[in-house]
Amino acid sequence: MAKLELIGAAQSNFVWTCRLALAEKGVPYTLTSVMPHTPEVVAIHPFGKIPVMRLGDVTLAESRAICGYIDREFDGPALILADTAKAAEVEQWVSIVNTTIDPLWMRQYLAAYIFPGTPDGAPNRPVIEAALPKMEKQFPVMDRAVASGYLAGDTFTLADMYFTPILYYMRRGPESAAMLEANANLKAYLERNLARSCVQATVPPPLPGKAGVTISDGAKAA
Ligand SMILES: N[C@@H](CCC(=O)N[C@@H](CS)C(=O)NCC(=O)O)C(=O)O
Repeated sequence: MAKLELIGAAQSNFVWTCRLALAEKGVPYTLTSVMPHTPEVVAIHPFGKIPVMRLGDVTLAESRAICGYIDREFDGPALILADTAKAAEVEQWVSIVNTTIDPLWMRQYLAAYIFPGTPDGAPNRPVIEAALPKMEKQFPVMDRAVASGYLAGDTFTLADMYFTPILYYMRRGPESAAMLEANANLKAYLERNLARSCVQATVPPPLPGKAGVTISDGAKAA
């Protein structure tokens, strides 16, 4: 059987989610670490986003579709719980992370440090300041959501595979690192998940950071 190829830069939290799924299932794969909109990506994703994957004749875009394929196609622990209500709970948290958490915490807040778009490369303070009050409200909500140990059920599911990379990157921003410190369940959840072998095996190289940009390097300690 052909080997699965996952395509997309390892630093992408969505690529990391797919790698967690592959690692949990024990699926051998090669990672082609390329940026969005490169030819390998555009050939598969209609809007050039990463990750995409290829296995023989099967090509797929979108992390949720890729993870669903991995879960159904390969043996190993279920990424989505079998029980109907529990499966829906996993999907509920996947959706919340992808539609509420990622756009604000990653695309708006962290991107304003990493890809600030300012003339001198300094953090984009207006964008950061606009994100912070909303993040201050969301962190305690997510703190309560992981109080039992996992986002859904009592095992590490696809929902945790989406949330853990984002939480890991929150150690990079000074304000988000402080929010993480202030929310004990989230902090413990991240530490527990970072100790998992699938996470340790897939920690990506550091995100880019321009000289002079004030970003905590806590993530590098993981
Ligand atoms: N819904 C997509 C989101 C993927 C995504 O936004 N990937 C980012 C990198 S983390 C990307 O490709 N950005 C380039 C763009 O939006 O054009 C998925 O789950 O795969």
